[in-house]
Amino acid sequence: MEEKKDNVYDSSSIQVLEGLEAVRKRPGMYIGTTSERGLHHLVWEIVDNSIDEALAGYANCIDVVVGKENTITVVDNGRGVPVGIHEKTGKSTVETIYTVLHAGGKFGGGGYKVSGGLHGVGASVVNALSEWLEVKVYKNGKVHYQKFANGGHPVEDLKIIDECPLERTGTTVTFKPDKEIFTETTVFNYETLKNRLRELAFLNKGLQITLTDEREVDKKDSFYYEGGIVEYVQMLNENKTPIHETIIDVSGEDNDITIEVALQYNESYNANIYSFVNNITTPEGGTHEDGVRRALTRVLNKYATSNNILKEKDEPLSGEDVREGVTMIISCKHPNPQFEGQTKTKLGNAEVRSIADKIFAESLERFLLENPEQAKIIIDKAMTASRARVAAKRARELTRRKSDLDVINFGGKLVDCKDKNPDVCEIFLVEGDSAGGSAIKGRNSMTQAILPLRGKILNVEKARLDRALSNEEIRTIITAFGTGIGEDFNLEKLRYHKIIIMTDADVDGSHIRVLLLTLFYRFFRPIVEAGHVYAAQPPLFCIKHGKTIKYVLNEQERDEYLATLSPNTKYDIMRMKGLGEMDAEELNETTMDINKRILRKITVEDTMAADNVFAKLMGEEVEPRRKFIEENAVYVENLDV
Ligand code: 28F
Repeated sequence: MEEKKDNVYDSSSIQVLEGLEAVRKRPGMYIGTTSERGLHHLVWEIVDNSIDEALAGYANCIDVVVGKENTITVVDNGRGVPVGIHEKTGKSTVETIYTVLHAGGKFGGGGYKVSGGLHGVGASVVNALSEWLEVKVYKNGKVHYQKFANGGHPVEDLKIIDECPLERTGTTVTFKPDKEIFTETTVFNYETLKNRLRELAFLNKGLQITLTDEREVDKKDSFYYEGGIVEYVQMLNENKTPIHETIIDVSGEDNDITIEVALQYNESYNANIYSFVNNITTPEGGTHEDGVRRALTRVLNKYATSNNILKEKDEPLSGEDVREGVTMIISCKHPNPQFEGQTKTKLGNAEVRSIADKIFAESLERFLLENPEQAKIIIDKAMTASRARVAAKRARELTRRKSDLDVINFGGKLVDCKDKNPDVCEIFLVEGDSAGGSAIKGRNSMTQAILPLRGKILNVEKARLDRALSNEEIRTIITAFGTGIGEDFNLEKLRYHKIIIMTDADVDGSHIRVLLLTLFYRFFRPIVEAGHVYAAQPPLFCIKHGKTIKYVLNEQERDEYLATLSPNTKYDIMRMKGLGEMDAEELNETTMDINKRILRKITVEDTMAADNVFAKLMGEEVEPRRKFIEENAVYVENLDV
């Protein structure tokens, strides 16, 4: 610990010590976790301060650099942190912001501090969790500098280290995360940084953001979108086929709250709506999204009725009908957002609902009146969706579980387990009859149900629910799960808390797995998000030495295991056959026995990215698929075509 010069700890320096110590003792309280996610949160804390300077209208350029030693440097061309003495602490404002918790506060007048959830804990948290952090302030033709170390303590007072052109103003911060805190990893992920910085550029039109990775040669991206969220929708729709020309662009302000919306329909059957408050993603939605959704349904119904497209006898268009195929970004700026929900990412401010509704409804009505041909396309799509929804309702009847018997009699597909407690029950979706047969023999019949998949699962990326329900394999799966599907989906009714996809490691197996994941992602997403879906990992090799039999997943595990054997162990290696050739005992031993098997949990980590991948892999457009395969072929290990 640095000895204070005058060896006197006044109250403010004790407050500083306690604050920084508190952060280091319980970092999770301030940044959520100290995993890779928490590591990247440090970057967002610093970047948010630059974004706030941009929102205040003083910065229009932010550079982020990943250094060779996994340091992060953030540069903005704002006014530069004030270099005077902070009236409350008697220290420089720089030192105050970086050593006193939550000292960042709102900058200048009203403005929108990016805050809420884990956001806005302040730059002092980053300082406390860094091996070192340095600040440079370019202001009044001088370069002011201060370094902090050992968890945020000032190495010395703020001092002038250089001159700079008078017109050069801004703040630069460099920090190195403390590996004692981030024990899992201190390596920054370029894609993670790139995706969020690109999103911030979309959300803050006219702001240029660059990302440079000094750990590699010539690795740099630059983002600048004059069109803001309109360009965001354009990018999200590039792998889809828009069905009308204009990206509808809405923006309005009321009572210091701004609402921006951009939307365009594509020919897919899925709704991709992403909402934000003060640049923070709100995956749980909230009052901004509720207002826009309510207005969309009301305005499209009103237009369809008044133009006699929707007849008296027709059922009104539902929210789901009018959202089918829409790509929409909703961005709300609010001076005092209240966040709710499980992960504090749902906007709770009640007044926003009517403001969002009013601003969006007025703009959408005007767009429909001024663009009757595009309006008709949009309404027709909703009408078709409505008819399909009604059809699906009828088809869904087929999948309702009346009794356990009907599924077994229902083409004799599902071999159910005896136990009825979902917490302990598992269902294996097994590719092919022979593996299905071995699985039935090898399973634990109390808790393990087997559903052999004979035919190919329909690719539902390109199908509405009514079409998906026309596929017998899919109907059987829906019936077996017990949750129902679409409007009457109920996660509580899930009969198995582990759904295990068991397909071969070959191309066919992978194709069936992707088709199943497409089905789950499109029509059973809550099951995936709740963490019930797994992929079985059949071993690739079997290593025998003496009485020991060791199954390993892949080449890497094989080599690691062999390295543990003493040099004189002669041993045998056998490349495992496919699931289909394994006998019941081997299948159980290697892939089903809950004490021996290895399952990979399927998570929908980033729905936007997942949606993009599914659209590329399974969608209509051939070009994006070819490009995706070309770019990713290099990562494929054992492709046995
Ligand atoms: C790389 C990270 O932190 N940029 C920042 C400013 C500008 C001001 C400011 C920041 C006033 C008293 C709170 C300047 N001039 N980039 C950054 N740019 N903080 S942080 O003021 C601090 C507030 O304490 C600033 C006039 N008003 C505000």
